[in-house]
Amino acid sequence: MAPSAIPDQHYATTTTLATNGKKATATKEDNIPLNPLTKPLSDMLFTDWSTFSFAPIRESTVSRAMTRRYFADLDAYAESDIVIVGAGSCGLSCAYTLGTLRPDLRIAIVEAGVAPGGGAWLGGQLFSAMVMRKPADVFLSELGVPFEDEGDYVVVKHAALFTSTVLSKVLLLPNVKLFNATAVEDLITRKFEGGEGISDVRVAGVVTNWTLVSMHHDDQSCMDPNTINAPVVISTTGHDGPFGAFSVKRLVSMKQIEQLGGMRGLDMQSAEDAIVKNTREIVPGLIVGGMELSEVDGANRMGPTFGAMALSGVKAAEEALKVFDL
Ligand code: 48N
Repeated sequence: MAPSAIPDQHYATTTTLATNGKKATATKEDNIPLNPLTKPLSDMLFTDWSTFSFAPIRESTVSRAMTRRYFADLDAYAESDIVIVGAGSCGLSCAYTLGTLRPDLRIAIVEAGVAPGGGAWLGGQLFSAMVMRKPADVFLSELGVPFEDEGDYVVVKHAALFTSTVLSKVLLLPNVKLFNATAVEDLITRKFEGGEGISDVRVAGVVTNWTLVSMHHDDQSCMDPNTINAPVVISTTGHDGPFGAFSVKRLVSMKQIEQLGGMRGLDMQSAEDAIVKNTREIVPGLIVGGMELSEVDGANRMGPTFGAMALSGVKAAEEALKVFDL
């Protein structure tokens, strides 16, 4: 049965595709599926379905295949160079930038959700398309995410295309490890006299626990956490959600910053510039980016446009690299 023709309006007339960093304008015919199947998979895998069977396995083999790797990663990343807290659009953009620029650094990402990606699986109000204002299109081209060029902004046809692409590229990096379903429930600190203002500590890593455990400390006792030591922590935990703005709220409760400015009303024009420009080290050892920053700075929110998340992640990476380039 021939596949039904995809209606014309599903093809962007001029889709700017990234080809090794150079921009090329594609036409309708270029929107072909990647790696199209050339014949039924069954022809390639086995003779026919009636004689189909998998190779043999024992349950313990599967258990050991998972646990051996997970605990080897926990052992290796117990001492990381950088920990990124939160795998939303900002944290993932940061991880991609760091992991690509500095393959010598060991980077751990700790994400409370089972599914990384934060709020970037959809655009605004659960609509699919994702808007990014220029020059964030340069980051999309770097990732190879196709978009429609609309002049001052670009549109990715589905937000999940951006998030799944940056996530897959981060996961392919050999020096980056994602620990999802894992919450940062505190910060490791060291006495530090040189902090600005009231800060007298430097952040030296994170305290972690399974997220479901973190959410049930009130109904169970003695579920003590694990730790990851790192000289630099980048916190991109967003502005809402059960753990939102985690690190800056913890800095207030530790009396390392006076108070949170609280995210202000929506002002797209000013919000995105402020978030990117002000992505910075809040206390020694802790860099904050993305929408968590709006909570500490009292910056406006920008609503359904994501360029600032991507470029705040890039900036946070460059702030972190200042530490390692010393
Ligand atoms: O997507 P978010 O929430 O955060 P960002 O800053 O990457 O992106 C924000 C963006 O999605 C917006 O909010 C848009 C632009 N809207 C603006 C507006 O005006 O409304 O990702 C944060 C991630 C999530 O995946 C959380 O699960 C995770 O951080 N997280 C944590 N992970 C580990 N430990 C924690 N304590 C923690 N807290 C949050």
